[in-house]
Amino acid sequence: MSKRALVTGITGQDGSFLTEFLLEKGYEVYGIIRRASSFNTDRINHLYQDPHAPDTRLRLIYGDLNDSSSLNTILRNTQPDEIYNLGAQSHVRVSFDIPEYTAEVTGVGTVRILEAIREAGIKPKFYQASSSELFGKVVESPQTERTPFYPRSPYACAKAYAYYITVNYRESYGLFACNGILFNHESERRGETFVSRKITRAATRIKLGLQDKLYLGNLDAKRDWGYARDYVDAMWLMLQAEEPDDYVIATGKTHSIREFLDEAFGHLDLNWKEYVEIDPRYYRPTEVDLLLGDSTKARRVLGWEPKVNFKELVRLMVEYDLDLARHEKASRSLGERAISAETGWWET
Ligand code: NAP
Ligand code: F7E
Repeated sequence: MSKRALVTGITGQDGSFLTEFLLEKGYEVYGIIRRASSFNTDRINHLYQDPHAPDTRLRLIYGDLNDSSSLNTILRNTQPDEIYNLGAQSHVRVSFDIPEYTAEVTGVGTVRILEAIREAGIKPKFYQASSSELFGKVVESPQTERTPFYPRSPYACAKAYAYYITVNYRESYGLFACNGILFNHESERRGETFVSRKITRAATRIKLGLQDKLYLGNLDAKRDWGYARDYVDAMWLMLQAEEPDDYVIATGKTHSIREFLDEAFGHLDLNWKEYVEIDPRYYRPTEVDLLLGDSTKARRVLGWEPKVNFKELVRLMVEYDLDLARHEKASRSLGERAISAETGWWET
C-alpha cells in the first residue's frame, strides 16, 4: 500500500517541489490549501489534473494553520504516515508589519498541528520547516546544529517557538519529529518579493525593455543560497532516518546581494549599477548580516548533498524569467495590436 503524506504550505515554493517528489515516489499526497479570492494553486496546477479520476493521488483540502478544528478533522480523516509542516507567513520583512499574525501562523500553527496529531491518536512522522533565520545575529560561523539561536525578526521568533515545540513533542510524547534548519533556497518558483527572484524578474524585464529600474534595500547582506529542489530531498530523507533529529541544510558557501546582482545582470550582459537604486523602505529594523551553514551532519547521516551551485542557481532562474519576460512582451504587443484593430489603427 502506498504511503500517505500530508503537506501544509502545498501552494508555496517548497510545497510544490516536495509534492512532485512524493508523487514520483508513489505517495498519496493530501495538501491543505487556504480559500483565497483569486486562484493560488499556480505552482501545483500541473500536478492536479482530474480530481474525479479514481487513481488521483493528490487531494487538496481547505484548512488553515490558524484553525484547529479544520486541522483536527483533516488529521482524523486522512491518517497520514508523514506530515510536512511547510505552511507559514514566511516573509521576514513583512513579519515586522504583521508580527502577531506571523506568530499565530508560523509559531502557534505548529503546536496546533502537533496537538491535532495527539487528538487523532495517530503517530505520523513529522517534519517542521525550521530556518537559518534562527541564527540571526550569528554568534559563530559557520552555523551548525549546536550554534545558539539569536532571532532578529518576528518571523524568526515565531520559528524559534516552532522549533522548540517540535523538540518538546519528540521528547515528551516520543513523536518521530524533525527540524530541518534550512538555509535560503530559491528557484524559478520563488515568490517574487524575495530578493533573488525580485532581481531575476527585474533583470530580465529590463533586458527586454519592460522595466527601467530595480529598487532594493541592503545590498551587503550575505546568504548561503541553494536550490529548492535539492532541499526538499533533505526533508524526506530526515523522515526516513532511523532516529528523529534536527539537521542543518546548506551549501557551505555565502554570497552578498551584490554578488547575486553581478551574476544575474552579468548573465544578460548588463551592468546592474546602471539600473539599481536603493529604497530605504526595503531596509529591516534589524538585519541578518551573514548566514553560512555547515551541513556536515546531514551529509554524514542522511547522505544528502546539494547538486546545484550558486552560479547554476542564478542562471536557471534568469533563463526561466527571461522566458516569462519574452511571453509578457509578446502578449503586450498582441494586446496593442488588438486595441489597434478595434480602433482601426492596425495597419500591418
Ligand atoms: P512560501 O512560498 O511563502 O509558501 C508558504 C506556504 O504557506 C504557502 O502555501 C501559503 O499558502 C501557506 N500558508 C500561509 N499561511 C497559511 C495559513 N494560515 N494556513 C495554512 N497555510 C498557510 O514558503 P517556502 O519558501 O515554500 O517555504 C516553506 C517553509 O519553509 C516555510 O515555513 C518557510 O518559512 C520555511 N523556510 C523557507 C526557506 C526558504 O529559503 N525558502 C528557508 C527556511 C525555511 P498561500 O499560497 O495560500 O499563501
Ligand atoms: O532577503 C536583503 C534583505 O527576503 C534576503 C525566507 O525564505 O530565507 C528567506 O528570508 C536579504 C535580506 O530572504 C531587498 O535585507 C535587499 O538581508 O530574500 P529575502 P530572507 O530574509 O533571508 C529564510 C531562510 C527564511 O526562512 C525566510 O522564510 O536580501 N534585501 N533588498 C532585500 N530583500 C527583499 N526581500 N527585498 C529587497 O528589495
